[in-house]
Amino acid sequence: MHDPYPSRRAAEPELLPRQDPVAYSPWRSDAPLGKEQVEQFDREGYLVLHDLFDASEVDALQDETRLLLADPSSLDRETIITERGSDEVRSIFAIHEQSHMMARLAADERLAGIASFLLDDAVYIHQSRLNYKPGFKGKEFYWHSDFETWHTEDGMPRMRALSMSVLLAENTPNNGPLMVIPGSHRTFVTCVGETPDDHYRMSLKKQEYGVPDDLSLAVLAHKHGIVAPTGKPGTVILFDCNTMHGSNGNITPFPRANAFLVYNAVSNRLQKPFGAEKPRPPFIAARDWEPIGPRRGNLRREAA
Ligand SMILES: O=C(O)CCC(=O)C(=O)O
Repeated sequence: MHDPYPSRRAAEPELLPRQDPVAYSPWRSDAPLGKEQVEQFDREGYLVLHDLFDASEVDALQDETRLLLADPSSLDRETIITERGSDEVRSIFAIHEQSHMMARLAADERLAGIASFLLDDAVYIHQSRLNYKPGFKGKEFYWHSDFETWHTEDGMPRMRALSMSVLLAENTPNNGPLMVIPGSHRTFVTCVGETPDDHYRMSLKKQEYGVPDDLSLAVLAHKHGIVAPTGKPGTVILFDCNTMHGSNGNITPFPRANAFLVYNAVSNRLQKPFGAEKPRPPFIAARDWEPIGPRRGNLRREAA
């Protein structure tokens, strides 16, 4: 079968044109986003949504984040990823399976409804995680396209997925906010280097395979520029699965915490990995495509 997005196979990287739509639904008057927002997502591959949640909901999400971080013993150990060289929590995976509040957040109409509209399908959670970047110790996430990994290592067939990063602490220009290359989602950068066995065990701390080469990154960054959206807790940064993104380490005393929810179209559910022997475990790449949400109402009340 022809693979339109081959990666980690050839000796040299290539820049290939995207073969899939970005916003799958045309805008309509009852859409959960404005026409300009849909156009921006389509054109730039990302969108920032402000004030989706009220203050009590943001408080509840922050309380839950503190609980998750304060008592990791209640969590499945495998889902906790620590920073290189320290015991600081870097990420907690499968948060929607380990916390009622995060499950409710993932199903919320304000997120799942938008994802379902943009992907024009029922959606399920392919991956969820809390990315915590502790003050002083939080390390970078190097540049990557999520789709490259999800296709190669998980078996996601097409570009019909998107991520929502829900800011749970203020993201400032200084504490390692997400950076994106707007417009990069229209180019698939193939990566070089065969995937090692159980690659995820190291890549979740520091990714070295499935990252683009310097020249391809420079080409994209010179062509499109780089933006680093910031915002107060509750802000949501939504981005396409092939948008090139990353973030710097946090050498400030101000922790940065974001919930990261990945919605995949049910019709785009996983197959066999396109470039690895064994798929990654379900806590990183779900193989249960039960559609999620959309649930209405106040997050705090509903999750109680
Ligand atoms: O949290 C960040 O800054 C980036 C996270 C990221 O790229 C990822 O989880 O794939």
